[in-house]
Amino acid sequence: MRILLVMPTPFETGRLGLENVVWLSEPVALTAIGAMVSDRHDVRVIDMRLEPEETLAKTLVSFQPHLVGTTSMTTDVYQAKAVLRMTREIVPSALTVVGGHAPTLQPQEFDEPYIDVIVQGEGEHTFKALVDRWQAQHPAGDRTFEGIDGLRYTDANGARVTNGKRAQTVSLDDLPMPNRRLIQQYQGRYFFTVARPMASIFTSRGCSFDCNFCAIWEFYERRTRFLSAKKIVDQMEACDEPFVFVLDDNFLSNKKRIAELCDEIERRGVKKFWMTQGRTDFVADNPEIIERLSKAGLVGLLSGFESNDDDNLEALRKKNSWEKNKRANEILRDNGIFSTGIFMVRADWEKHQFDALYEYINSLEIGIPLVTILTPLPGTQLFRAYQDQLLTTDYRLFDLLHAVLPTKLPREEFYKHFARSADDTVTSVNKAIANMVKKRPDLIRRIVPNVLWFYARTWRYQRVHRDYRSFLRDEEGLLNGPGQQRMLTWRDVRYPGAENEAPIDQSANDGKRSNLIPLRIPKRTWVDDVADAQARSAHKNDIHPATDTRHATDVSNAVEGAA
Ligand code: B12
Ligand code: SF4
Repeated sequence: MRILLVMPTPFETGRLGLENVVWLSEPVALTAIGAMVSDRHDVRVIDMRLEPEETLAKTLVSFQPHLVGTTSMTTDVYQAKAVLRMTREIVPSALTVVGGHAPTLQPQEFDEPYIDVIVQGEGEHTFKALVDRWQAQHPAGDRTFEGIDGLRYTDANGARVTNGKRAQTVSLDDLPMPNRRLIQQYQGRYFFTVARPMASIFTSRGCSFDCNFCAIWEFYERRTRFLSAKKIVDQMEACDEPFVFVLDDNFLSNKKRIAELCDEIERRGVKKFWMTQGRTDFVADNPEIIERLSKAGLVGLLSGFESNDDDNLEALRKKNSWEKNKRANEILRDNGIFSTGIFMVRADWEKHQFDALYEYINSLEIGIPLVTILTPLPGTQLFRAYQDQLLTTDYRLFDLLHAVLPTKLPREEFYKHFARSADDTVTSVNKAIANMVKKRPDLIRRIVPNVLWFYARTWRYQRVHRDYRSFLRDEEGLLNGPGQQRMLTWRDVRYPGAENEAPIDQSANDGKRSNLIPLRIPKRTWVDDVADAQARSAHKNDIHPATDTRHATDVSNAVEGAA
């Protein structure tokens, strides 16, 4: 069969977006599922972030696929749907399939007549089973897939049904490695800032923490699985690229595995500059491991610093402290590892809070400070708590760069303070670069030629990002969510931790007070309570396990703790 896998474009031209300025990663979801079937089928991948707009239509016409699959994060929902809608128009006989984080955590969003199958959770085995069945059924045009775990489809009566949950692959080593030959036409075009050409690999899945703004631990059901050191180094060796991004959400978690990996890299003499994501508390607590990783080629670490305030960190259930953030950054600097820190501002912030954050970033001397806005992403505990208060339900605005909850400052002013993050933290960046020049001359020599390329590619987007009007323009006409309809203001939103604050004087609320009851739930359990209450009142029959939070929370505690 002919199978076409499509990476959608995440946004319209000119819209703010991470891919334009910071990080364009290989479509690993597609090379991973493609690897399961590419030995027996004619599989093609097109990455629409790197193709002119007409490529999709042209490929559909010329390739005439039997199956078209696409992937989606929350921000990609509309573009992913557009891919499958176009498929239905041009090749009506093709089976249309979507998978990824958004379809797993918000499957109803994809219940469209032109979408045949929604794959939920880890995709490799589900996709293989689906392809096998479709091969047998497509001559008859039978698009029902009873008995294949991990998917949602439309049955013969036209009803959407969700099959059983697919068990996760026990050992990641048993999966074939993503088939990077499927994207060889794009080789050299993926990057992380000036690190280019950059390959992308994963070496683990899941995270054992449970931050309330993140759905990774729910997606992977609180389990973490690891690839063996041998398989990781096999992948690194197989990449021609000098830079490798290890996509794991929390790479720094298992000390034994890290030691084995460093041994293997040394034994096989692999020389790559690689970067990954990991928590600062691990760095702070394990300086000797970081030193070893640095010698094994680790040159960049992306960490969620989130806040300059311990109370905020606690409210996010980050289980970390600003002291550890600070210590971690010193250790990274000492070892010549470039630190990318993600920070979260809140919609109810005022000028002095932005000032304090930027000052904190400068004191840390972070290489790439990514300042984002705390956003309740679908699938997270925050979302379940705040979904009725959202100003917008347009998923393009859930990119952590737009305030989806009411701001305390007038929006224009809020975005002015937000957009000045790049200029106000330039001291931090410059000091971090100076440190790297001293500590890693080998790396600097390798990236200097890329600096010009990087500015040429991103200068117009850098300007967009630095201009507060871009944010206002993006959200124009899109603030029509439940919170906006009820004219909620920032006073109606109770952030976690707010129960300790002085009561709010509601009389000052311009007469716009809604009938929303603010959350008054003990800090320890507040999000679980909301999730549980919603799970009980939500549709009782059609909850997919991955979206049903009950398995992930201690229900009895939550109910007892409810206010
Ligand atoms: C690389 C990456 C990016 C890249 C590109 C994303 C991409 N799609 O390739 C960039 C840097 C652009 C990016 C941006 C963002 N990202 Co990001 N990103 C990742 C990261 C680290 C790796 C993605 C990846 O390749 N994973 C490896 C593959 C193998 O896993 P997978 O994608 O889940 O695919 C498996 C299944 O989902 C399924 N599957 C997936 N697609 C399909 C399709 C079909 C047809 C089938 C059958 C199965 C299937 O099968 C695959 C194999 O098991 C993930 C974290 C993670 N662990 O996945 C976050 C993640 C996807 N990002 C996330 C977020 C929040 C963002 C941002 C909104 C914010 C930010 N600051 O990072 C932005 C938004 C971008 C925008 N346009 O505005 C969230 C998504 C949450 C959500 N609800 O969608 C994640 C999960 C991180 C997290 N901790 O929560 N991201
Ligand atoms: S934010 Fe990081 S540490 Fe927290 S659950 Fe997500 S991946 Fe784990």
